[in-house]
Amino acid sequence: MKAPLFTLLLSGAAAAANPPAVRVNQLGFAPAASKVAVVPAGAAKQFAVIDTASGKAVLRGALGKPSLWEPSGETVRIADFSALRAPGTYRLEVAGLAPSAGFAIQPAPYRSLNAAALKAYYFNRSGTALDARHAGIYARGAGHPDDKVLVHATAASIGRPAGTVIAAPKGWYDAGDYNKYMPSSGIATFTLLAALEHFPRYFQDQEVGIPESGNGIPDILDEALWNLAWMLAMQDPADGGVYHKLTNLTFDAMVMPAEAMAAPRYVTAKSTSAALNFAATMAVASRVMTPYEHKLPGLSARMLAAAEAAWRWARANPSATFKNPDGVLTGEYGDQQLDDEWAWAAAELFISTRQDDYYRAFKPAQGVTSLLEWDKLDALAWMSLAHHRASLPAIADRALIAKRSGEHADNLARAWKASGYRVAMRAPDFVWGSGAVALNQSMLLLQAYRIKPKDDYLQAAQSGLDYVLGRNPLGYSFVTGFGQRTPLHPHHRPSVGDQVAAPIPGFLAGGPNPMQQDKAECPPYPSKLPALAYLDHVCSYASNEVAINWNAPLVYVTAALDELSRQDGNGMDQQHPSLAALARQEQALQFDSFTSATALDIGMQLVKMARAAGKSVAIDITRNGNQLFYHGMEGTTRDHADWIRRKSNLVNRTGHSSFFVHTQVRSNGGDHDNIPTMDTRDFAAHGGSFPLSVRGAGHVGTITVSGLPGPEDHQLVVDALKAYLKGDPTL
Ligand code: G3I
Ligand code: 9MR
Repeated sequence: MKAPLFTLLLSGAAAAANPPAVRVNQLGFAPAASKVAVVPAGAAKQFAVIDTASGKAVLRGALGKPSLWEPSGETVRIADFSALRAPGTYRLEVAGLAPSAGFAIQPAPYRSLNAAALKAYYFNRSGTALDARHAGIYARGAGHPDDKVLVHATAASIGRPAGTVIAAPKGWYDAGDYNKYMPSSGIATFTLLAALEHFPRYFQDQEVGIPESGNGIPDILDEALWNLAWMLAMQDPADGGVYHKLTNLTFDAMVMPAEAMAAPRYVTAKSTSAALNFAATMAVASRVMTPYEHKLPGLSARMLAAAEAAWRWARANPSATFKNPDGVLTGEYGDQQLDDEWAWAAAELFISTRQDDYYRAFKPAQGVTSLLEWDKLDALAWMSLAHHRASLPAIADRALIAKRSGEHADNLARAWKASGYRVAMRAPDFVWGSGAVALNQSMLLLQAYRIKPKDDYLQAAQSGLDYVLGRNPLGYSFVTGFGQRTPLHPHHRPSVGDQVAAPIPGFLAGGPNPMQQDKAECPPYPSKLPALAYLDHVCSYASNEVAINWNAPLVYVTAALDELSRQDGNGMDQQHPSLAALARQEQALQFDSFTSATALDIGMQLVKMARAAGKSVAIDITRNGNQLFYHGMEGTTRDHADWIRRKSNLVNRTGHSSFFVHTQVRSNGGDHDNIPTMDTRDFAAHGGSFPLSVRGAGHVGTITVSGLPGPEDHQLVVDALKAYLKGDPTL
């Protein structure tokens, strides 16, 4: 970006002085989403939504009661236009005020935003040139190959004394600066992997135009692998310890990467937080990689081994908290309180290794802190446990896991409901990187929604994204290039140093931060109020920088909202087929006869389908108490056999598929993990066991799969039976 300094100063000030009166998500909404705008409280009591194509009002409504929003000190009213569902482009009007930005109602409204938010990682790659084919006008030369990095005196070991040269190439630049830090790398990479793990379908065919696109691995995983390669190189193979950061001694000037390579680069001391971040992230990566084993043989196992080695190092070095050594002035990420890092790493290792000791180390009795930031990570542990709860070993307290994610979401939803802006953000949430706080809140709400589909959770999650995309007192969409009024001058060296006026798109700017830690280097902020303390100025690293750990929840939340708003509902962890549809499956998928050979055919059919999908499951087919088929695919354990036992017990007791019972209990508001009449030691109301019914003879046994989330286990059985019976294709 090239612009004289006075233009930058003016634009920052002018933009802050004139926020739009009607504040709304400037991109838009899915047809069924909740849709809210905020207007300053004044004389008007009505609003109208105008179809921009026809110029006609398509919806009129009453504004809500005036309400004070503490973070901005404004009194505002809500315009709720959720009733409008017809796809189109619109604006919102209130008498006496300028109209809102235009926005769209359409299915999957965040697809291109999601792709750009992911592509932002490519633009921040270290050690590679970005060619015009992939980077367009933002093509640039390579920077920081990091193939010759010095071991700093604080990182010296017997095998690697100070000054030893090691290679730690690839990885992403952390933010607006060119250093690479383990704490932010871990959480950023994790969040991308979690998006893929939770919403695989969304990313399956997504191509965002990176060099690896089309290689048979989803782009989001290819991008994560770019950073994982760097992370792996940051582990000392001699002891499993992980260097805290790879850095210059001081920050580079605001120039392009290729112009910033004179300064020597170091790896600094190993730290406990780096080891735990690394362990958690590698444990997740190892399981997300499993389906791509054939593409990158051995990588998944290597990652898990690396995760366990880092964990062992942390156990042996529990108090190696990080402080910037003398002479090192770059980002510190110096967390002193590591309970949450321990919990997160233990939980991820438990999920990936299925070893009970990790669950014990997780200390499930601990509660959840309210904020999710780079130094407060325990919410991630609960999030991952919740996603995997259906297939966790028996030691895991599934009811507690569901409860915790609900408690956290209830707090956020309460704040959301009480807020004048109808957002969960409260004054203390406006810290350095406040936009990411809002999106992390949405991510946790969405996870809770997948466990218990309460509308409030979904609406509050939508509101977090609305906040970031324009429903805020500054009227900014804080993502570069997306929305009517977006940051033009982020503290991002490539965006500053290139010859292009517009900043690189798809980056979330940090957002309002009343601490103003950069005020000595900036023109005055327009306000000290939490939600107004923002400067769209390159000087403002405390309110207008970008960062890899802030973009990640943007990727997660846009994918999740797009997926969860699909009409078929398949984005849900618990898919929501109606009970009627599930009953119809049971009617249609019956046999005229069922022999031992039939069991073998169906069992093999299931194996084939699981293999094709890159999934590892255990399969059981039992008729009249006689096990006719059992196969545990590579990676399954005795634990899967126990799930099969408990799920098929449920089918034999009720005569219905275990997913039917699961859905029935939940649709009555009950907890499927606590059915009063069923001992959870012997009965599991999770999808995956299907009644084996022979016409004329009735229910004679079960066909059961275990290894995936319940709805997917169930679907696999149904698909295999459909394929075998060639029955009603509409099932
Ligand atoms: O720990 C206190 C907490 O007790 C207190 O309640 C809270 C009040 O705001 O402040 C907390 O400390 C803050 C800390 O982050 C933890 O959130 C500090 O005030 C705040 O200055 C600190 O900011 C961090 C900043 O680096 C400076 O260290 C940001 O979170 C962090 O995102 C940012 O990261 C930088 C890297 O260092 C360098 N690369 C760019 C990156 C993004 O700006
Ligand atoms: O550019 C740096 C940014 O990435 C960091 O988040 C920030 C805080 O550590 O520091 C920025 O660098 C500034 C430095 O701290 C003070 N002098 C000016 C630097 C760049 O404007």
